[in-house]
Amino acid sequence: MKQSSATSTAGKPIKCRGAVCRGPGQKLRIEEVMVAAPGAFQVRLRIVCSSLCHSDLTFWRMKSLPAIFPRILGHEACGVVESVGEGVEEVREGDLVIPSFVGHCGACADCHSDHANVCAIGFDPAAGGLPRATPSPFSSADDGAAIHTFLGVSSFAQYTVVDVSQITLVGPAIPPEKACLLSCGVSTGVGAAWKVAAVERGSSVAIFGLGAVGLAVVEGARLRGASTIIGVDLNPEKKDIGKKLGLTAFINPKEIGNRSLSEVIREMTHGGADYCFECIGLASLVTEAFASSRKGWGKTVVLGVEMNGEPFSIDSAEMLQGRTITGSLFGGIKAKTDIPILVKQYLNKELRLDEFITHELRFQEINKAFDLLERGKCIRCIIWMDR
Ligand code: CXF
Repeated sequence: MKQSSATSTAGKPIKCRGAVCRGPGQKLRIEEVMVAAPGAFQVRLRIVCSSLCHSDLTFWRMKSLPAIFPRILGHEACGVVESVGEGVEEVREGDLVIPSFVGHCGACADCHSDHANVCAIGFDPAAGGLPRATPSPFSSADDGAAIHTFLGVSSFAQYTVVDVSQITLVGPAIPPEKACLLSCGVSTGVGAAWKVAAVERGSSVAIFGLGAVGLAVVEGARLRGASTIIGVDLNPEKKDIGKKLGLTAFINPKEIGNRSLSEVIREMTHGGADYCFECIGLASLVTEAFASSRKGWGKTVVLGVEMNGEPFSIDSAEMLQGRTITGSLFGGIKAKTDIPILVKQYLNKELRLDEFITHELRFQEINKAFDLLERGKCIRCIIWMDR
């Protein structure tokens, strides 16, 4: 059924500013772009704010497939529905929503299963358009040339078009910059502790890498009642923020001499941590995390995308002792049902989000955010699209 739209822009292309990445590692250029009207099952959003996540950096630097250029990056954001396409019933103009790179169509086998969260439509990092085989809604206002999308979201533009399966209603009570964090990084970390590991009260947890995802695992482990939460990071500045969120111990691998991390963690936890989380994306660290887990029931969750495409190796003798290893995308979060729970926890002052925001910038300063994140100087930098 066709929906009638109240906005004057509904049904027409919108000209706005977008930060276009024209080649690997090149500074983003703020350009005038055209954003097509939403098609069937699509929603056009006015992005209120966006933040920068490590995967944006990874795809920004990437020289070969799944990299494609020109592209509008960005996938952690909060926006207001500007208009909706045919068949969209679940949100309407004016709703405060967040996009997510993992969708939730509610109809496929994965959405029906309690064991999976990666919906069958969508999620292809190499796709330059939208799921349901729709081409990119972006084109250059200059010459009409197509500009590719990123993870079906592309939030580094004032307007974007997203499949409705990748939209979650969050508003209006939560401030947009806080909701924005739930769109990727914080949900991934909290979800890993909650949905993937199901960390238990009184358990011990070791987290390798204290970027936003690792720190969100700290927050998730604290919420689940873990009593020992050990954080590992080469950057000493991560200690204070980690402790604020609930770390009970911090290890800087540069300060343990020639002992291995697993040796130190096994000693600290009297045999190994109940739950280990790899949040960097380094094969050697996955092996160390696994070796740090307790025999009998230790579980290792891999959250990082291996930065050099290396496979990791696991000692079968350690595995036969009952240790398990698993991976997860988006922390096992099913966006439409789990994110509203996280929003409620934030509003009830249980889940903390404010601590993750270390910087705020205007849209035209977006390249500064890349620089800050690359240098490990920020946890999350909020980019306000209309400032
Ligand atoms: C990533 C995971 C792997 C592909 C792209 C997105 N997660 C979040 O940023």
